[in-house]
Amino acid sequence: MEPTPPPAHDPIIDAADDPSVDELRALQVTRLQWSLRHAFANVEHHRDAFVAADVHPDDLHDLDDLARFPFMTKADLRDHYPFGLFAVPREQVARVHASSGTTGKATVVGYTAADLDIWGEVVARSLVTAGARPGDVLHNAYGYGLFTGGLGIHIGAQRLGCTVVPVSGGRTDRQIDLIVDLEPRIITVTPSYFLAMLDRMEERGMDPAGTTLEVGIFGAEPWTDAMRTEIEGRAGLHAVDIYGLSEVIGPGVSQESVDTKDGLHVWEDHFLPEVIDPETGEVLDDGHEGELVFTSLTKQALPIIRYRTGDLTTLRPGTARPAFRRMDKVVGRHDDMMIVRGVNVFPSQLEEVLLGIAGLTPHYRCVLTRPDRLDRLTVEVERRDDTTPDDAARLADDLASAVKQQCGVTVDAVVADPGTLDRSEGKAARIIDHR
Ligand code: DLL
Repeated sequence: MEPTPPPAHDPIIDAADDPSVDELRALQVTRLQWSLRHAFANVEHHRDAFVAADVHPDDLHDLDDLARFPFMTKADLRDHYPFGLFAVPREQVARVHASSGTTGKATVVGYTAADLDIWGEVVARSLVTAGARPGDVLHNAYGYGLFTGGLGIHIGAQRLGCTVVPVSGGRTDRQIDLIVDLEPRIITVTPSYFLAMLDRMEERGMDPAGTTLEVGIFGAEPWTDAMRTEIEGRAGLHAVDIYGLSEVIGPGVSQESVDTKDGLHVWEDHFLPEVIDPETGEVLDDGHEGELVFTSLTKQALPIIRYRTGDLTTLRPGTARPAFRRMDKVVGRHDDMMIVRGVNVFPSQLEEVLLGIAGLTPHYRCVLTRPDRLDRLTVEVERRDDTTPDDAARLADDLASAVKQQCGVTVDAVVADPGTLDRSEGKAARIIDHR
């Protein structure tokens, strides 16, 4: 038996359309019941997993009951590659995307026409929250293709009524020429690639703060408040965070408001968040840091039930869009936690520290080695143009002692000449593991 499609809904784009918290909770229960039934009726994996956990969709009466249902992980997607978790006949799948992932085989995700419509809605809502308006020129430098960044932003920007410039990633000089010529107000790009654009503008003798850009919507990788200060200072724009993942939909799962810049509002009318203890799986109360887990509430093609993202964050009450809870900026992925002689550290913590040292650029990478069976972390950074090679040793000392003091971990610091570390054109690879 195929469950009925989710009921038609009024789209929510502007804050004026937002429900009250009570309305939202009621909507979430109805949609969650639908989504669990949909997954159970149409995906063998979910049916088997529910039976094994001794739960049935009819057992869900309120949101707390979700804790009885089993988790899903990336491994489930890999094991059912490519279409094994789809809940609709393949003919109803209008689009697929794929993520190569840093480890292992690709995973494929899919969308019905109705799913694409909702994706456009949540991305349009994100763009508005970020400060975009209908009629804006939007320069979209997220990669187009199997990655969800380019086409995901595109569909939402079109829905909002922006003039989209679909540049995709790469060819930095052309990016800059287009920014100069087409005068965009908004740019969407990974923060690491935007830094590479800023460097190139400066090399060409331009002042990056002199462009028409007013808002940068940065995501697809972790970045810190210290990086926000660096980018806003150099580029003279508002830098806000956008989050998402292909398994849930792509960009547009949560968005930071340009007015408050205080974490990302989760669009929980479509994606129900939980934060769990990554070791025990226990659901944590809001305000506690743990692993973010999502359940889709309206997705047809690829329903996800309690999907473990691996991303670490904290849920908090809404502010700019009060009905929707916020998540803190993602600290990092659980897999990106480096354990150096017993001390846990994320690249984002090192980023905070190195951006506090005048004389260093924001480009960095973390290299892990294991000489003499002891883990060693080398932080590779770059000195700024206004320093000399003689400053390198002092800067390395400053960085190593600041990291020791602020993160409690002993690192080697290597300070390279300006412009010598690889620049990313998409997601930056922060960790190089040679162990
Ligand atoms: O990166 C979707 C996206 C595109 C988001 C453009 C924002 C902008 P995936 O390639 O599936 O999808 O990678 C998802 O990237 O689980 C996080 O680990 C990380 N990630 C995404 N956005 C952020 C962010 C897209 N704002 C994975 N902060 C996620 C930190 C992020 N990490």
